[in-house]
Amino acid sequence: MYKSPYLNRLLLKTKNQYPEQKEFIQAIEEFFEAMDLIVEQKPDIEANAILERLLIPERIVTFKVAWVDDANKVRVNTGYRVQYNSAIGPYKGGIRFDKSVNLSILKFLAFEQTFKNSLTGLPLGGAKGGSDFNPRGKSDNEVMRFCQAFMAELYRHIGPSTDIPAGDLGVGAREIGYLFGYYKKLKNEWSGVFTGKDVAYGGSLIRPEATGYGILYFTEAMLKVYFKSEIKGKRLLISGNGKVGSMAALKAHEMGALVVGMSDIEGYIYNPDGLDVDTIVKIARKQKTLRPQYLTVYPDTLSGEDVSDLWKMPCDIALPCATQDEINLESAKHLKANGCQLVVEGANRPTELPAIRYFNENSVLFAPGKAANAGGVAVSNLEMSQNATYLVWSAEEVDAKLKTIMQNIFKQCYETAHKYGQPNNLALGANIAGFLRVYKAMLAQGIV
Ligand code: 2IT
Repeated sequence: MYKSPYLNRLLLKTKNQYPEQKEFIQAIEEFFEAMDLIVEQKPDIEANAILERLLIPERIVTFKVAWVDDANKVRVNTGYRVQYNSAIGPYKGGIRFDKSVNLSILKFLAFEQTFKNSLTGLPLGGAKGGSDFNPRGKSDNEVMRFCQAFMAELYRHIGPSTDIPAGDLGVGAREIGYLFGYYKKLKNEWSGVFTGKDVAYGGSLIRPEATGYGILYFTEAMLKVYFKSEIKGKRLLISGNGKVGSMAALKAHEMGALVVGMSDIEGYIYNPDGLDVDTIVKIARKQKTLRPQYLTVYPDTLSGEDVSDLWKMPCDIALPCATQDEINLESAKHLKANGCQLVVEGANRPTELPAIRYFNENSVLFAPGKAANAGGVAVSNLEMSQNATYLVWSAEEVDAKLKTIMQNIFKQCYETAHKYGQPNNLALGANIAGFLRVYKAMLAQGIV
C-alpha cells in the first residue's frame, strides 16, 4: 500500500488489466515506491495523467518470424519491439533472443530502459525488443536466416532518428552483424541504426566493455562517497560470465580487487584468494562455461552446480550480472550474513523486490541496474554520435567519457536520495531522478 490513493488505484488497475505480466507489475510496484514521495508534492503529475501515460508503451509491434532450419524444417517464432517512451530522444534499447522472452519481460525491460536512458543525461528514449528464439546450439547459417527474417519486419519500425536497437542477452556481435547487414540492404542506406556494431563497420571502441566497466566506475564512486574507501583489495562475487560479467571482472581485476567467485548457467566457482581473471575472460570470449573449463586449468577450485550457492560465499561486494530475479530474499540474507556491504546490479533487475527491501533495512548499500549498468547504453550513444559525424574516437576518449557519465549518474542518484530524506536509498534516487527528466519533457510536449 502506498500513501497516495492515486498510486494504489493505478497499481490495482494495472494488476487487473495485465494479471499475467508479473515482471512488468513488479517493475511498476518498485517504481511506485519512489513515486509515493513526489506525486503529492507535484500535482501536475496526476492532473496530466503522467503515470497513466507511462504505464502504456507508446507502441508495441508484435510479428511473426518464419525461417527454415538446416534440416529444411520450417520454424516460427514471435518477434517484438516495445517502443516505450520517446519524450527525451529516439527509442533506444537492446534486442533479446532467449526462449524466456515474452511481452511482460520486454515491457518491464523497456520501462526500466526509459529511466536508465534518462539518467545518462543523453537524448535517448526507451525501448526493448526481441524474440523467443534461442541462438544456443544453432548454426551460423540458422542464426543468419533467423536474423534476416526478424529484420524483414522490424526494419519498417526503426531508423537512425526513430529507434536504434542494440544487443542484449543472446544478441552479440554475430547477431548484430546479420541484423545490421539486412537492414542496410532493405533500406539501401548506411546509417548508425544499430549500436554494438563491430569496429570494422562503425562500432565504437569500448562498447563491448562499456557495461562491465561502467559498473565498476559506479561501484568506485559509491565506495568513495559512502565508505571513503577504494575498490583495491575488496572481495567480489560476480554472477554471469557473459558480455557484462566478464568485463566487470576484468575491470575489477585491473583496479586491484579480488574476484573471489563467479557463476554462469552451469554453476559457480570460488577461491577466497582470488580467481584467475584472464582465464575467466578467455572462457567468456569463447562462450564456454566455467564448469568444466576453469576447473580443467585449476582443478582444486571450490565449485558447485547450484548457481544460487554463489551468494552463500563470503564477499565485500556482490555484482549480479546474469539476468532478472537472481537474488531472492534468502540469497540476500546469506550475502548480509557473510559480510557483503554493497550490491551493485549489473544485469537488469537481478534482485527481487523483497531482497531489495531487505538490503535497505539491513544496511547493505544497493545500486539498481538502471543506474549502475547504464554504461552500455551510454556508450551506444557515443557510437551514434561517431556514426552521425563520420568520426572515430580513440578507446581512451570513449573510456574517459564513460567514466564521467557513470560518475554523474551516481551523483544524481545520491543527491536525489539525499534530497528525499533517504540518503542510502540509491534505488529511490535513481527512480526519482530518472523520472523527473522524462516527466518534464512530457509536460512540455503536451498531451501526445
Ligand atoms: O540493457 C541495456 O541497457 C542494453 N541492453 C543496452 C542498450 C543499448 O541500446 O545499448
